[in-house]
Amino acid sequence: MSNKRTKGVTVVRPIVYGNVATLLPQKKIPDSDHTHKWTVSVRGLNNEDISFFVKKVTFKLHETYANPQRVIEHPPFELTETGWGEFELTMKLQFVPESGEKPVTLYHNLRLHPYEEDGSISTANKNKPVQSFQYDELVFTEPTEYLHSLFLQHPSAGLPPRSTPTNPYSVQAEVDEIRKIEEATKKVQEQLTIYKNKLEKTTKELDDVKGELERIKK
Ligand code: SLL
Repeated sequence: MSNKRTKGVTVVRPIVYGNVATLLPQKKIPDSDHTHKWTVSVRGLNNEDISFFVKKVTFKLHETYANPQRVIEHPPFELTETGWGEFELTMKLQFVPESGEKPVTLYHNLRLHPYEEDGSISTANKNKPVQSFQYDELVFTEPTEYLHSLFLQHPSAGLPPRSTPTNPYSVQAEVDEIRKIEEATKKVQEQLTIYKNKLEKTTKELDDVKGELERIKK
């Protein structure tokens, strides 16, 4: 098996990454201002194994943490910590060296608080665990023959047709999401047309008034 690239081949692998967080019982950690316990993770869709092509994941935390770079070399690629604040963390995925692939960096806003739709922190749900995950796809364009054969040996089930309580990502969810975006785009277009018409009407009225003024002046 060689490092030769497979011409015309693209491999797409689904991944899910994000965090869960729970409120710490008060005074759990003496002399500490930590309020939450959280776990950040990168996984395959439906927990599919990704360690046959992902060698390690480096989580980079906020600089208020001691040793903010945390390297996880074995699955599950996850990290548990406690803390008091939200921040953007990065996860650098490094692939098996024989793959010849460059590392990929993912960004995630660590979420500790349950938010209301308007962005305010929900007090009603403050004791419930908070989850913030996103679905993404790693795309390998013309992988090496080596990596390609690894993918062939580990086929991914891909997106299931429908969501389940443990997996919200499905073809149906994707279709629903696209429909929502299309509907929202249509609404914005309609609003735009209304405002454009209003603007035209007002501009015309203004011109009329200006004309009238000129006539009176003469
Ligand atoms: C904020 N911009 O001000 C953010 C920064 C940093 C959170 C949040 C550190 C814990 C420790 C920690 O929770 N940092 O000191 O060990 O909200």
